[in-house]
Amino acid sequence: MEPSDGHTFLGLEPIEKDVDVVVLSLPYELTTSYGQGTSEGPNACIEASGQVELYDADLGEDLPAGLAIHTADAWSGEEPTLLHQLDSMVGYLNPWFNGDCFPLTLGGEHGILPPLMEAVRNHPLVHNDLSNLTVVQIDAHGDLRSELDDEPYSHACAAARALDAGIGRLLQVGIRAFSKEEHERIQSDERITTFFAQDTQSPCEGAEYWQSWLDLLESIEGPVHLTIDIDGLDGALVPATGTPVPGGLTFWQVQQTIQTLFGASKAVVVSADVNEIVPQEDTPLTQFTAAMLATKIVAGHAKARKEGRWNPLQEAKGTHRPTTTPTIFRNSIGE
Ligand SMILES: [Mn+2]
Repeated sequence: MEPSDGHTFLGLEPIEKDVDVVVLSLPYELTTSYGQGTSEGPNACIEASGQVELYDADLGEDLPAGLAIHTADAWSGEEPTLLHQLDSMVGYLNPWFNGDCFPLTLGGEHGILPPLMEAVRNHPLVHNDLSNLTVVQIDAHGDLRSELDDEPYSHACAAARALDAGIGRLLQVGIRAFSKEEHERIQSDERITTFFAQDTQSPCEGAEYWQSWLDLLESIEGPVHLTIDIDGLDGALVPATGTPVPGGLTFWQVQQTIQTLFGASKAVVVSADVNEIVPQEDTPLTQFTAAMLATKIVAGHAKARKEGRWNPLQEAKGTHRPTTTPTIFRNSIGE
């Protein structure tokens, strides 16, 4: 199979060796509650990325900026059950989380977060202990439900499952749709810090809240996973996503969040994902917005490398990346 139907991220020449950045695709859709089409999202985003301007003003040069960016074949999950699929995703991700390259994962619904946490667990900076990890979540929804429609691995529970897996901190922004149960968890779980859109987008005090968010990002220490549900952006920018919500973040706020996080002097962003991408039919706005954010993440990583805040922890291993499917999720319920 050709990588992503022949398209490569940013339309770059295919690179297979000594990979610095890998673009992974999880076209996973199982529990999306409202819209449909997230399984086509990663491919649409990669195709749209061919139209993104390669120059990044903050980086000061054109991408790939000397980095070898590899667009990996998409995960194809045809396992019989949800738990098998989650394990299969961990098996697909694992080989790229050794610390020798930077993995950017495109989704797929937000239910990809629990498998991502299992893969990040193996990163050398995380030391098999997720309490070392800070997760920064851009989202309209808290994703903190214990279950949705009896399904604990629903996309609506992604952040709750990450907390259950043992992450040290969860910093959320853009949040504007949440249940009473989620609101109570935000208030009771001291690992969670939530910046509500109602505050950051307020016409009066918004700028003050926004500055506090940026200050918090700058203060992060240690390994970080950045998870961007594109519905964190205002619905007008991503109308095709599963559940577009009005009153969200502006494009520039998300860009600034990425730039500030990658620029934080004591943080190391070890991986990132952009999820809930759905191809828009009448205009490529949704997938193009996702592609611009994905590009900004790569530019942020390139700048962090340039400024000495990211070093590959192991020698690049070439392209041989065997996948084996673990039984983490299946074992979790004793299946
Ligand atoms: Mn989400």
